[in-house]
Amino acid sequence: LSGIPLVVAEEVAQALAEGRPVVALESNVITHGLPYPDNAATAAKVEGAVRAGGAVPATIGVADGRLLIGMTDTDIERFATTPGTPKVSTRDLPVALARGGLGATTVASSMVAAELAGIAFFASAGIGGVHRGAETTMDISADLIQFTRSKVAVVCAGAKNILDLRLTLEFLETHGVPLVSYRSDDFPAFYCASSGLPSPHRLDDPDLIARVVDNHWATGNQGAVVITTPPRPEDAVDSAVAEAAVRKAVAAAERDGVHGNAITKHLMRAVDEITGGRTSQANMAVLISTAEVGGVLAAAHARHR
Ligand code: PSU
Ligand code: MN
Repeated sequence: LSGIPLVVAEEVAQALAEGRPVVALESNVITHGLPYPDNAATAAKVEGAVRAGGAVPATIGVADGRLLIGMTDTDIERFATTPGTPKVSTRDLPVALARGGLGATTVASSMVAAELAGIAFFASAGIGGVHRGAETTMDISADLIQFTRSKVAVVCAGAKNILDLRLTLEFLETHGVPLVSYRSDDFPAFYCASSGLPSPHRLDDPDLIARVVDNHWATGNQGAVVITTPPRPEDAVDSAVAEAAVRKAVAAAERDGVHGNAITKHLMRAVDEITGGRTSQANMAVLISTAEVGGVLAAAHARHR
């Protein structure tokens, strides 16, 4: 299949062989998104949510020179508890594989792995995007670039609200990445129901979304289709509250000179502290609800094929 050793979990391999739906999941959110034991508990619930939606979960990570396509509970525990596990985006992936040890895959590198394994769907809460101030820092997540390279449908609650969401949408449009919003008119903002920006396309029918995904690939594109689903009303954080916290966190990070690949985790922690833990609770809820929608849409796509 490829020169990279993939360790495909038995259940995932069977599902793929039989054309049943599989949803890939990232591991950076386990190592960098949440503290232990919330991270391990949430990872298990996210896998359960994919199953509830009708698909098989495949949590992705790097371990000992190989790409894990589907994790056991023991693997998840190892990722959740091993301190200093590096964040592995696309640029880091060949290094992490060569070095050995654990590597926590982001949206971008998890998509690389999913495509190698033949998995058509991926789900996470908030994708990376164009950072606030990118006009001077040039900090644009490799997640966006990967959307132009990997044939994977990405189900998410939009992009993280620490980002410049208007510029993120511009980037996706410029690069011809289809963006459709499932049962909502707006581009969501992670744990906020709306970014205040309209989505280019609303689709309410999973079968239509399945056709969109296949149409994009049938017309010769080698990239992703981004599908957004908003947080459930009971999990959503008020936009004004979240935005005030993000502005404070961004100003503090600028003062402290935080930049580069550490900024995402740094800002999310800061926003969580400012909101008294409200946003990490919301983050966990949105990871779970998005994964379930990912399962539903992957199942519709598998039926369509
Ligand atoms: N920190 C978190 N949650 C996350 C991420 C970091 O608390 O989900 C991750 C995701 O894996 C996402 C990545 O793909 O951050 C984007 O980072 P960057 O902007 O450096 O590309
Ligand atoms: Mn960056």
